[in-house]
Amino acid sequence: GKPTLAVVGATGAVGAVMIDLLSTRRDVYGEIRLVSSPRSAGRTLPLRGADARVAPLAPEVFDGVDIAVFGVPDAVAARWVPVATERGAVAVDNSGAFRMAPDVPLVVPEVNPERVRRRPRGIVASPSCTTLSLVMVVGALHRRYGLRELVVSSYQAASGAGVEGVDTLYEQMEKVGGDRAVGNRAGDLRRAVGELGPFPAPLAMNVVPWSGEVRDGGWSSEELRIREESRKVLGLRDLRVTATCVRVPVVTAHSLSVHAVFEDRVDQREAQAVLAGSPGVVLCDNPETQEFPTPADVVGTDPAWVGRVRRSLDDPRALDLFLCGDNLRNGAALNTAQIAEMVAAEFTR
Ligand code: 2RA
Repeated sequence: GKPTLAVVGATGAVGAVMIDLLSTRRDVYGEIRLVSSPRSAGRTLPLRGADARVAPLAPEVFDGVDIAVFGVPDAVAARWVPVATERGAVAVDNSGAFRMAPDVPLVVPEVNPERVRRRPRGIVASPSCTTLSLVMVVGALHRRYGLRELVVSSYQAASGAGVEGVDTLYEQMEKVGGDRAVGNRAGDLRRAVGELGPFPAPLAMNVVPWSGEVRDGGWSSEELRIREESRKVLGLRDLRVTATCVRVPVVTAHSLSVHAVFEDRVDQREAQAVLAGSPGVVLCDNPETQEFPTPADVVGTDPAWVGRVRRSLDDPRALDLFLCGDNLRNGAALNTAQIAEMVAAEFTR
């Protein structure tokens, strides 16, 4: 029969999009249980046209569950994913807790769908939002030209830092949005915005070259994630990857500028055609008419959007491009939902 699904982290930023997807995509599940931390449990959320009550996270909520999707912080996933799998569920985890474990597949259905079935621990991981939109786009080009190296800069939205990130950005914008006394002297903005929330500097009217935790050599955990996760999803152990992660005052939808070096010579028109024909990718690329993806235009949509595709002026084997993807949807909930649907298909065959 149809599998029972648990959505853990139902009240979080990714959870909200997951519930929307579950109500609008093809319905492949029997019972669906919404689960959250005891702090936000008890709420009712609209699910598949009815009201569903959110249960507090406890071992018993996984009894009888076939598939459990997790949209929770790393520490919560590290503790609770094994509880779900011990009770017989297949876990699809969107956190960073298991992504790099050698016995956990890291899956993007458009790139490496075959990996879903090889899951010795009963866990399938979904990449970080920044990596996801990136590999969907460069994965398509890799199949044609053979990827060698990536140099990327991210422009990450506030919602990557969860509900707290979104609240912080709105609160800061309310404080300084119309204030013409702010923006011309160093330190003014910092004094005016109030709470910094999860960000190390004011985010409203600013850009912040940081996302994640500090690691050796001055790298951020997010930058290292892009490198490790892209290598794993693309199956390119030695791929050269350099990332600089930057937070920008956008509510939702991450962007990346990408310099990609290939084995073969590239052609701009052909690369555009490859991207236009790739599942889950939309080419939006016409400088003459000022058409390119922006976060404001792609938020709330499913695909990864790519534009500004150019052949490098100094390297006939390199392409430069710009891409955007809704970090909660394209970068998280949709990928998790697609993986869960692949697992669900095993039950209903
Ligand atoms: C961020 N990529 O945007 C992270 C969330 N996983 O902060």
